[in-house]
Amino acid sequence: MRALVVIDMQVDFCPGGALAVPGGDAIIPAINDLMPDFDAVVLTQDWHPPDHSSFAANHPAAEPFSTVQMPYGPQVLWPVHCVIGSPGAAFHPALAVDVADMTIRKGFRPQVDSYSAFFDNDHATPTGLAGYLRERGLDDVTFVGLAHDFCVAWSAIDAARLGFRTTVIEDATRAIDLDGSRRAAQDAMRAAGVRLA
Ligand code: VGL
Ligand code: ZN
Repeated sequence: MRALVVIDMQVDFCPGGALAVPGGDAIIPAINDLMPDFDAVVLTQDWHPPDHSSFAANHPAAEPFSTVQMPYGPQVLWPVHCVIGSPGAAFHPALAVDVADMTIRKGFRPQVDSYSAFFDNDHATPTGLAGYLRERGLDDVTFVGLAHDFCVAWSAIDAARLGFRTTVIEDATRAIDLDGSRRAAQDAMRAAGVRLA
């Protein structure tokens, strides 16, 4: 049984948004077309409180896109984005959200970010997605959405490590590409056993 997991197709990650991924909205028609081919469709939604520790604005004198050490490891500091309940946190209006069976929200704990759809960035606190997929017999998971080199890559690597047959459809993702992060993410996904289609 096959699940399509659509990562963070939200207003703030599309052109004009607070943390826009170049061409982020261009993949929406392809994602909508893929949805009927799967046994289940899951959406993820980046969902941060205003005091979230991943926001540069909450670190005195820190610039957006710089990196700091958190108790759980290095963390890129982002512009304020996807604030709970804000227009930027909404799904892009062109996304076929009605087809989805499930929405997983992530990043709502102030002290830890959550790139992966499965775990917070401490790699320990689960979102519940693995249990949902297993309980429904969804052993084959395909990822699309934003951003290729952060939330899509971290989700796909965790899925492969958790034992799911894992595919990323690269044409239906777009990258932030910070300091070569796109290439590094591709290498890490391949090393983890993710199929790049
Ligand atoms: C993401 C940076 C911060 C993503 C989310 O969806 O890839 N990137 N929050
Ligand atoms: Zn975020």
